[in-house]
Amino acid sequence: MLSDKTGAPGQDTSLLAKPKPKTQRPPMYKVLLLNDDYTPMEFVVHILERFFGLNHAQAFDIMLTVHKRGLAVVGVFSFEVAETKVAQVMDFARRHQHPLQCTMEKE
Ligand code: TYC
Repeated sequence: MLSDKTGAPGQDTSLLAKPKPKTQRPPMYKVLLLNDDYTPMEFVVHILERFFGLNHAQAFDIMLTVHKRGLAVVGVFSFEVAETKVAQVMDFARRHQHPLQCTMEKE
């Protein structure tokens, strides 16, 4: 094709490579729970059930992983959801006077 229907010169783009439409997925964020020596195990299990929708066995498993390895990924979320979970955990721990730390990190 040498020209388009408008007949306008220099407007024929039919042979040009189409730029790939890059659909950017939003970045996701890992929510991490950190170990400490003072927060009771049952309190951590409760937090994992309450704020992350885990069943008791899953929550206990993750709590033990944090206890043994120092930290664990609790879940991966959009920025806003991750931010909310971190704030909920930190607020709940602070209100119960436990030093539990929860952070987020870009995946
Ligand atoms: N290490 C704590 C204890 O022995 C338990 C614990 C687990 C604390 C996970 C924090 O994120 C944590 N009581």
